[in-house]
Amino acid sequence: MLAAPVTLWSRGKRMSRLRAAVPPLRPSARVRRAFPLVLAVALTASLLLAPAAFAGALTPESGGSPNADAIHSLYVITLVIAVLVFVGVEGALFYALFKFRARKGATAAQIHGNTRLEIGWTVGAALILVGLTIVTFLKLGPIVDPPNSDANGIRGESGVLTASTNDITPPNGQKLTVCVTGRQYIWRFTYAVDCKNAYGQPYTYTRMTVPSNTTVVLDIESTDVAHSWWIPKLGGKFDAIPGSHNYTWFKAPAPPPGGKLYSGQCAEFCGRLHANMVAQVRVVSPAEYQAFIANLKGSISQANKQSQQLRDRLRKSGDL
Ligand SMILES: [Cu+2]
Repeated sequence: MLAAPVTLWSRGKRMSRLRAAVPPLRPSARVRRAFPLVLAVALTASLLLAPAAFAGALTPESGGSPNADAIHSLYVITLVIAVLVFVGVEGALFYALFKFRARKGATAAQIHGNTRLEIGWTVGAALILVGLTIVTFLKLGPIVDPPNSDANGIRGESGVLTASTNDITPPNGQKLTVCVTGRQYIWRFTYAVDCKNAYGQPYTYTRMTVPSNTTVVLDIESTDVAHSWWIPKLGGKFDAIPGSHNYTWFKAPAPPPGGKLYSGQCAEFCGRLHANMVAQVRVVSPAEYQAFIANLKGSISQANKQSQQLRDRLRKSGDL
């Protein structure tokens, strides 16, 4: 038997019957009312679950270096003043809104400015800015200029401290330099005295190891695109730019036994795998640092020897 031909009319009739049988999927009034609340909770939860993105909930992270601590205290001073100004201005605004709100029968007074008040808040705002500028300049020194290493840091006679003048240097000229090289998508750390001449010096990837109580100067550059060096607890961000050297420093306090890890991440979107470009700074005692460098040099020279032997063997057999 042949099926009856489906005409436009019969299809339309069938659809309307179907529509009557299945109620439309519209959110109930309760769901619609709860939606903004659910959205707000989801947004708050997503922010709370990403504490690393904050690098400190309200204020920048600190505690790993004097410059990070100075950045933190400058931020707190500015934040407190900003909160006081905000509360004062908004308080006055809401007070005026309620006190002078429209009432039946009341006629609004027509006011054309108040010279004393206007001069007052202009001078007041200027004084706040001048105060903030003075505090900022006072704090800039400890943020930008590296101090001397502590007495229990690495000593000059160990041969790892230098007094090169091509970058930032503590007053006594003694510092430990680490060359930081960013490249898609990994950080390389070369433990060298002169980063422009660092070939053959010991190096590590992703994790830098440094001695505590020692002023460490970082010589930062990139071999491909712009990256940004950032370990929040050790100070501010510093750009890693191809063809250019950027300098910053930190001086970490004595770690607990076994060392202390400070984590960070490239802070400049540098490509597809930017999120994988993490970095760690491991702070150990000066003695442990010496042992680490000696061990690193030993394993690198052993690996070089082995690859030389392999090359010699391949050359002899005619495969190279
Ligand atoms: Cu990056």
